Amino acid sequence: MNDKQRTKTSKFMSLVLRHSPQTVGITLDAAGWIGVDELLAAMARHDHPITREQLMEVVSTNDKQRLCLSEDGARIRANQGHSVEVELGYEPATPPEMLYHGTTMRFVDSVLSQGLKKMQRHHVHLSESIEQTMKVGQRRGRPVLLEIDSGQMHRDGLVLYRTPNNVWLTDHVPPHYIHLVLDTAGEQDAYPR
Ligand code: HQG
Repeated sequence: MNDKQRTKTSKFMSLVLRHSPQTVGITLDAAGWIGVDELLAAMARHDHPITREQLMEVVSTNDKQRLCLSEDGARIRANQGHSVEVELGYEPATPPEMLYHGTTMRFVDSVLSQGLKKMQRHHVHLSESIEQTMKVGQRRGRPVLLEIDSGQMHRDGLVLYRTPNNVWLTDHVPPHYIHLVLDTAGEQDAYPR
């Protein structure tokens, strides 16, 4: 597969495994898993035929490691980002002192008054990487970086989970753990309004 085909297939698989398994007529189990054979057959039936090798290639080359195979390689699921009902079964984990969330200016007032909410997803997504965070914020316009006092959240008894691809998940971040970072080292100058 070339880069374009790989990206297209990866997006389609993420769509199926996170949001709409019905697109190819499958049902995920309670933890979001589906058999690889079953997925391949369903994709073939719905005009997206790929080989097992191509599926493996998409899983291993995905820039954010969105997809994951079971230990025996027989099943596949998305690591996070679902809108369909799933129980991913991650264990609560101890976060670093600081995590980041990327959003955009028009959401900031609401975020600082209501906290970070999970919106259409199952969790609020936080990151250890400022670079990744800026990319997330940039999807919606000029990105804004929020620093999250994740260490204090943890000490206060709020639960955070870490996915295998290093995304931190939580139910809600109350406003007093959120700090707006303005013009960090001029980085935001790179993103015109
Ligand atoms: C915002 C993609 C107003 C929140 C990305 C965000 C990420 C509020 C949007 C991953 C709010 C929800 C997750 C409040 C939160 N008032 N706006 N109280 N609370 N928001 O897409 O974090 O490519 O559900 O700031 O790269 O943007 O899919 O979450 O802007 O890693 O793997 O509401 O999804 O990864 O948007 O993105 P999303 P997100 P994938």
